[in-house]
Amino acid sequence: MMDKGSVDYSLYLVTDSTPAILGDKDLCQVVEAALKGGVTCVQFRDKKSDTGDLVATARRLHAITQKYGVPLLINDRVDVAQAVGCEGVHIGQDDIDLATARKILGDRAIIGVTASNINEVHEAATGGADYLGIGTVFATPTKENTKSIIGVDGLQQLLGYLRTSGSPVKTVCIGGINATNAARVVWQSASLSRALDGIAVVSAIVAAADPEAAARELRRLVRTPPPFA
Ligand code: TZP
Ligand code: MG
Repeated sequence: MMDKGSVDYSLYLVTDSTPAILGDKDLCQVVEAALKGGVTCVQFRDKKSDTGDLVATARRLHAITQKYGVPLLINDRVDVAQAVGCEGVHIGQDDIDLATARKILGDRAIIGVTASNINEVHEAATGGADYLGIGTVFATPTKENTKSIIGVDGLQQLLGYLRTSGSPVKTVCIGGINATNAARVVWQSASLSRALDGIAVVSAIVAAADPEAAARELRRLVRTPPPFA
């Protein structure tokens, strides 16, 4: 088991297996390419497959992420994470509750929670989440029906709340983050409210013609301070 205290959230890949995003590429090949490019954390997100297929694909992905020393988290499904023995889960507001997930998976598991408003941030941060996925920052075709587009201002507000409350919870932002806005979002947060620990992306890597190059560029952008810093 990986020590979750040392996890790097700076470039967090969320997978998508739908043809609109993955195209005709192979998911495992995309994930391995992204890891070569510098992805530091992987979430397997697949809303369509049945449990058997989810476990089979997650096992293949885990064999790959382990080679790179990067955690694999499963979207929504504590049972799949348990079956695979991977590093943890990511849960939304409509999924299993945080306390129950923690009870099942134990303290060494990584549990991330989606949060879009102060109440959700507060509950997850005080309830023992390891990190928050804050968003949806920008409207995105990847996830339709997102209940809340919070924008950069909303993101800053939630990060500001965490700074004031002194919470140690890690944070990544999600929703429409790509190579044209990543640096601005990351460095604005660092100067205005509280530094993000990373960015989470789906299409910016999974839909890219060259996922390795896309990951490498995003990694460079989140690491390089702007000229005014
Ligand atoms: N949660 C909030 S937005 C989103 C998820 C899973 C999808 C983000 O996809 P993209 O392609 O990075 O905008
Ligand atoms: Mg969910």
